[in-house]
Amino acid sequence: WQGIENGTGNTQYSGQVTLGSAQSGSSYNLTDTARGNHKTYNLNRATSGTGTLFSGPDDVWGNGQPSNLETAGADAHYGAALTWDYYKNVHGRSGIRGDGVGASSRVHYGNNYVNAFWSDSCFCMTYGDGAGNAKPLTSIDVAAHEMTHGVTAATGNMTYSGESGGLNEATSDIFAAAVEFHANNAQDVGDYNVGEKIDIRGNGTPLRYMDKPSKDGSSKDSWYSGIGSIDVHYSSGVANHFYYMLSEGSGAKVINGVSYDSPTSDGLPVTGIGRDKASLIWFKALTTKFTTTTNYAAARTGTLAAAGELYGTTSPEYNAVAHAWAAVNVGA
Ligand code: ASN
Ligand code: ZN
Repeated sequence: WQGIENGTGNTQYSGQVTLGSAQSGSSYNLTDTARGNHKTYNLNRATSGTGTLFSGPDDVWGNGQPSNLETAGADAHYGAALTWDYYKNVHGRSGIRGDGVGASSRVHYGNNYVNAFWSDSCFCMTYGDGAGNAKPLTSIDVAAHEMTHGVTAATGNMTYSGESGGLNEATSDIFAAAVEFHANNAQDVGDYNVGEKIDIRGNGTPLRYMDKPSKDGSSKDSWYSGIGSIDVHYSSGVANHFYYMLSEGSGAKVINGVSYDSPTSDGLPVTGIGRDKASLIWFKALTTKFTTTTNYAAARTGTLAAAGELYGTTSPEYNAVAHAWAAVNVGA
């Protein structure tokens, strides 16, 4: 007999949270029966296989400290639940493939592994524990980023190289921000930075910035011919910047205590339409316009078409999409 349980997670990044769990006999396990039976496994430093499903005699997971092996499991399980809820509640999508089937998470991958990744072959996300200052990669935005790679693979499936690769990466950063804002967790407030909880560089800075991607020293704020030959985590900057600009507009701004200042490539101001509308436009473009070969010019066309269908081609939203692309040097 397996019953639906609501466990308690003591996470590292999000405080005490409710986790979907299941009971089997006298033991509980991290199977989220309300979200497609998403399961979270402990790899215990292995780099292959499934590991062991987190299970135990009580329904309390982790203690907020990374030294407790359940803590990373609690964070990963929570991030997957928030991402599931975001796609379901905001976009009406049930699971990564839209078929109601949950994925799985694996934590404690390898030794000193400072990354996380999605894999279509296991339909799973995998998280390293970090090394040095870099903390476990199990924050909400990283979970949403990786899970969104699964959504992209099931929809637009933009090829992971060249400009399409940048758009694939940006899609993960865009919905990472959207999930983090939507979650509204008191200890991990929404922001337009990526990986700010991890301290991946060891100097307290985020991995990426969406208001001005070049702040990381490598990402690009605006399109130029040849951007398709740089790493997809840097060419993504153009679309991340577009999404920030479309949501918030140009100029200085403070949101949830974080300061932003977004430059425009054409010098013309942009009025934002808000994150919710920007996310609906990007999701519609991803799921109905983007393909394996979508480049920046096609992303412009696709998002304009999506905005036209959602709001009309004479709407402020449609015009804002055009202005935001112009601000990142993706023109007609
Ligand atoms: N964390 C990285 C990403 O999701 C892993 C990779 O480069 N594939 O983009
Ligand atoms: Zn990625």
